[in-house]
Amino acid sequence: MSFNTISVIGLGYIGLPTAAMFASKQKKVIGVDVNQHAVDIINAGNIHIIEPELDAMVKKAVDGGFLKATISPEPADAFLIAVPTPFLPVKTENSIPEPDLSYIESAAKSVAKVLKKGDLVILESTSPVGATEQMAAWMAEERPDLTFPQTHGEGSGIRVAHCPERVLPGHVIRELVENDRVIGGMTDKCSQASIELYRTFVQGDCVVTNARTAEMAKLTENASRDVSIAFANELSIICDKLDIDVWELINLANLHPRVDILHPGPGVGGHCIAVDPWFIVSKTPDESRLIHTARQVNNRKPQWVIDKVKLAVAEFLQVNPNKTAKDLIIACYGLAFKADIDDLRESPALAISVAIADFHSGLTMVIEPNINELPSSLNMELVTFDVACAQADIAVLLVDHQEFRVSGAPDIEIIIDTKGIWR
Ligand code: SAJ
Repeated sequence: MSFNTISVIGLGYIGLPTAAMFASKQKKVIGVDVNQHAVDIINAGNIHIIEPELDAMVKKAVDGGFLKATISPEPADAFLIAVPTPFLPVKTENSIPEPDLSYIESAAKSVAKVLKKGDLVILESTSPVGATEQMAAWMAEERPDLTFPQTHGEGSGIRVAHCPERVLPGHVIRELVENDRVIGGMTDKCSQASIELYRTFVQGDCVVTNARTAEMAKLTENASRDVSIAFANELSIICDKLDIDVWELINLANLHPRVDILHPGPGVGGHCIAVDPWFIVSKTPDESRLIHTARQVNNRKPQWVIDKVKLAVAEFLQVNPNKTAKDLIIACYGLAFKADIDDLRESPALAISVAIADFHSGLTMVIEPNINELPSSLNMELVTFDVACAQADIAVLLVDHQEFRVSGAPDIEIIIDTKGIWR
């Protein structure tokens, strides 16, 4: 089986690098996205997202005629679907979020229109268990003239698989090539076809399983990390109460050859670890008690940090009775969702800074070395490290950026260090 033309549906953080990777191997790639603006940017040889090395790759691919973007699918030999799988809005704060598969549904139905016998369709989006079968059912509904694995098994004309992406933002280009790949075909032939496709650029192992296990494998990886971080975050709250330095404690416990505790922080952010466990919890709420609790522990950590800052303000005013809250400057160090990136989406550091600026009547400064300006909606002042150190009364360390590690703790009386780098 040969894949001469490959189509990638959804040109975001995963789809665009994947499309560029196939194009770099001289495959003809058709990228599809509903966002006309993104399509225009890509066709001009530029990119609309931030990822190291991707800009040069896309430029080369477009200039060489290997990659083009469009808003509706065209015939191809393989289709990779990398569209968002968000959650529906929750009814109350305590309700379990339910996944919204509408992007997969519309991608599947639009791809179905151009399918021909022998084509391969791979779902790459992180999805709840059963989504690949559902996607195949949507395509079959649209194309009764074709045969699909759920009804025709190995004899089906269309091959369908789930091969989840597992790359780390900021290292996508390297990890796409080097990471092992989970290949979850709906039949063995579907898996074999998928391996052949990924072998175009994947150097890691391609490990075969079925679609449901592949879906669960991806969710398990991120839920496992979430549970481990929740353990560290819970420890940090316990230690604070017991007057124990949690960082020293974790270092000591990790000396044990079979203990490896992760790092506490201000909460868990990003679009994966803080999200994917809900796919498991929403499907099996009664069975997912630990995973659910871990989500709650991590979700509540930002509020715990905000309460700490409120307490620090009250203490400061008690010690300095001649001052009011209006005179007091709070500096928040870091806004990104993790160290050494500029991504503010789903960032606990951002949520905490916004909450501080909301309750605090004085000035709230933020220091974020990876961005040049703040989103206009934020009622805060972006300042340099030196300005904050010279003027602030309370320092709140929220992200362990390299710059903050190197600079060391500022000479400020009250420091709330959520990452333990200024102890
Ligand atoms: N965090 C902690 N303590 C830690 C480690 C992380 O508080 O010890 C926090 C970070 O500060 C951040 C959040 O967790 O707010 C998530 O960061 P991360 O580096 O753990 O993960 P992501 O979201 O950038 O990428 C993850 C990766 N998954 C795993 O490591 C299992 C990546 O390989 C996946 O491809 C990605 O999710 C994804 O797309 O699902």
